[in-house]
Amino acid sequence: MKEKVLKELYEKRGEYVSGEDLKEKFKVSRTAIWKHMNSLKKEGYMIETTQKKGYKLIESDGKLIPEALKNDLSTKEIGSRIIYFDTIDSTNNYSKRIAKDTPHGTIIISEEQSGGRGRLGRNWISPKGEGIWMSILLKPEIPPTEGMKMTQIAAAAACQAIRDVTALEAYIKWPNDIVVHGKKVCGILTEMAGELNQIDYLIVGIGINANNLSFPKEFKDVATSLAIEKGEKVDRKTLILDLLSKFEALYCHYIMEGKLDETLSIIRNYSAVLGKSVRIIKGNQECYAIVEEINDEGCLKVRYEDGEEELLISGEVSI
Ligand code: BT5
Repeated sequence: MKEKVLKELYEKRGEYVSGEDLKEKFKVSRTAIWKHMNSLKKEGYMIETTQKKGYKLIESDGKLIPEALKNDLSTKEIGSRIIYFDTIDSTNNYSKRIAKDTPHGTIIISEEQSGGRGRLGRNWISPKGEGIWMSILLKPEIPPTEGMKMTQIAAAAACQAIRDVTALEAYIKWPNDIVVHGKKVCGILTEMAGELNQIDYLIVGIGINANNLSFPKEFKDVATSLAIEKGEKVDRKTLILDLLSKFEALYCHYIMEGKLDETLSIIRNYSAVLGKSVRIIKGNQECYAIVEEINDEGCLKVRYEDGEEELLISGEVSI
């Protein structure tokens, strides 16, 4: 109900909507409307209230409006349901908790994550209102071995969307980072549950530093945001819409037609590591190699200093 009230205010933004009209439209009491308004105000929406005229949304800038997002989405499956939080531990954790009874294509977005996660138990800092902290819940009929391709599809969609929306020169640092001017603006965490030969569900977590203006000291050299690199704020809604429509196109191309060619072309064209000398971290070990190829499965073919070749399925690569 609160989301519906917000949608109504959003659609008439700049104008007053009377409590009486809302009461009639949603068949609830004026007290209930008043309570929803207070709760929206507490979440940070700026709503002007006058006794005579009613309610007016004065500022939606900086806050995502899930109903407005849904209205403008051009996708068929991805985003058919949107779950939105002001704050949550991690959108990936939440997705796992609800995965069994939640349909394929559901998106979970939060303004803030109190326990955002990277790979291997690492932290992902997710300050309120500054980035896009989002998970996509997928239920494809594919074996677990194909799961890593979802990271590649998400990386391709995110990189292309960042380029198209911001005009920044974003590159993919295989397998799951998007970098601008050598610093990370986006990370992807794909997790799955299932049996040996069939996935139950897959969660693609995408974190994009959209409008962060600063980072904790320990991340300053490795992290940046789109706003810092561009010198102006980025509209998160536009970026989410573009990313989801690109993700759906690449995902369906792969799931329905078995084709990964468009994804491969993006991850090869905008690779930050292809043809470069890189440092590969394997557990406690570090070695140097040249990246020779991203093969048709999205794996990284590298040649070590001693001439030996290896095909990497996942891992940690530094430039
Ligand atoms: C990742 O891990 O890059 C995956 C990040 C996925 C985040 C999304 S947000 C929505 C969803 N819900 C979650 O809980 N997670 C996903 P990894 O490659 O392991 O990189 C983690 C490392 O990046 C950390 O150890 C830090 O060094 C650095 N880092 C942490 N927060 C960062 C940020 N906001 N921007 C750039 N780098 C960051």
